[in-house]
Amino acid sequence: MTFRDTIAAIATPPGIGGVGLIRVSGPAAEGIARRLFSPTPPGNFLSHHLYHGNIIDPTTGAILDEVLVAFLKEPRSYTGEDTLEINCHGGPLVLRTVLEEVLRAGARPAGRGEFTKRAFLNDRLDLTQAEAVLDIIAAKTRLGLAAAIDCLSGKLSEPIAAIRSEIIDLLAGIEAAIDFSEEDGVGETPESSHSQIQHIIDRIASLTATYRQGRIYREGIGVVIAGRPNVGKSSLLNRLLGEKRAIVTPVPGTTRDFIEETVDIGGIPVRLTDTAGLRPPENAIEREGVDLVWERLKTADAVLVLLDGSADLTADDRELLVKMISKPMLPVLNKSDLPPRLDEESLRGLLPEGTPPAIRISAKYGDGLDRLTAALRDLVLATPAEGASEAMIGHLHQKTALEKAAAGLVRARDGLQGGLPPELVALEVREALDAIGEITGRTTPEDVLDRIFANFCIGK
Ligand SMILES: Nc1nc2c(ncn2[C@@H]2O[C@H](COP(=O)(O)OP(=O)(O)O)[C@@H](O)[C@H]2O)c(=O)[nH]1
Ligand SMILES: [Mg+2]
Repeated sequence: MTFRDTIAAIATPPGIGGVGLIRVSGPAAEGIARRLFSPTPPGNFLSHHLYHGNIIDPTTGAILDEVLVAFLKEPRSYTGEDTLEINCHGGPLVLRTVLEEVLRAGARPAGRGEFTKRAFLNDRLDLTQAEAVLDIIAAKTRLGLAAAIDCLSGKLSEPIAAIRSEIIDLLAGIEAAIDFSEEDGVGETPESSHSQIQHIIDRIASLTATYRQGRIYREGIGVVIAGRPNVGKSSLLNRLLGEKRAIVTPVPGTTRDFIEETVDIGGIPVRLTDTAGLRPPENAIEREGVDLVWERLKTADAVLVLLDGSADLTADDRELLVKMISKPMLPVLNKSDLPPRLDEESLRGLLPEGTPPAIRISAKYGDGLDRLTAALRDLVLATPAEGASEAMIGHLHQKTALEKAAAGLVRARDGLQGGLPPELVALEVREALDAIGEITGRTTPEDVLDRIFANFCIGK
């Protein structure tokens, strides 16, 4: 695809910095450079070289900034188009001034993500890679970043391409049978089609199953710390954060609002919420607080149920444990520095099967924190700590597309078994093929593309 217009934007974030980058892409880029840039010393202006010089106001001859400029001749550039990169001094006014001159010289302001969109439309990246660019920028933890970088280098494109080519093979087999039936009057889909379809369905299913993990790497998870007053919830939040964020006092009912902070736990961004202590409320303010906690617990990805290991289980503890029975839950016994009292046998009897064993910690002194974070990680990911070695999907529209593809293939498989004419089976398979294409961008509807690129910043 070739665009006739040329886009320009400041690619560095607003504010003051050492350097600010103005990026220009499109057919006018070279002309803009020749008009505004004066290299020192004057001479050649070759592609893929970095030149020092000045940006000059062509009408007055005034120097607007001293810069480093690179011109990248298409197709060897991010967008696949002629691209100009002007490294200015990193101040808002100087960048605005140079950008305005670039716009006067024949560019128009770029929209959000428009450079990456052009890269995608010019086949420099497929859609999984374009989205990986966004994920790299937005990454909150090392693991999330590593997953996004893998994706940019094609780790997701590969299995998608493999599934696609298997569907194409399948379709070829079925269409051959259609041709055959037209010639001889008997439609016979090959025996192998059934197992072939099943194999593709299985592959799609295992890729779909990575969504939970991929989303967690990308967006993180919400973990609520819950427990009755004074068990040490705020102390634990502060401990995990490494700073005094929540007020800790021996007075029960100190925390009333939610306190939410994101921490990196074993590479996963975890939004931790400290909550008001759960007990029968003593006044209207406390009632509000407690009601909100129950609401919040419903939407949490996982709940850290904090108990006081130095005290007997209370009715409030039991109520919380019973209500959390269907949630991913980690029981934690705090105050391990004090003599233990809580009867772990009776606790175990209250926990549903599959709940990880309770972990003893001291929020006050920091004991057992490593075991706690490891257990939390295992609870939400259920995978080895090294991170993912397989391709992962992390975006909802990818999951939806895979499910659509699988549904088409299931209908094709059942149709084959039920004696559906091969023409109709082929139709279902085609639908699956289109759904797969939505992930790499081959068949993605325009509105979905627009939505994806609208998440980018200007200049990317
Ligand atoms: N001995 C001991 N005291 C703790 C520990 N964690 C918290 N506390 C104390 O328990 C009281 C209540 O703590 P806080 O974090 O406010 O509990 P919250 O009401 O659940 O948020 C404070 O006096 C804390 O110092 C611990 O591990 N050991
Ligand atoms: Mg508190």
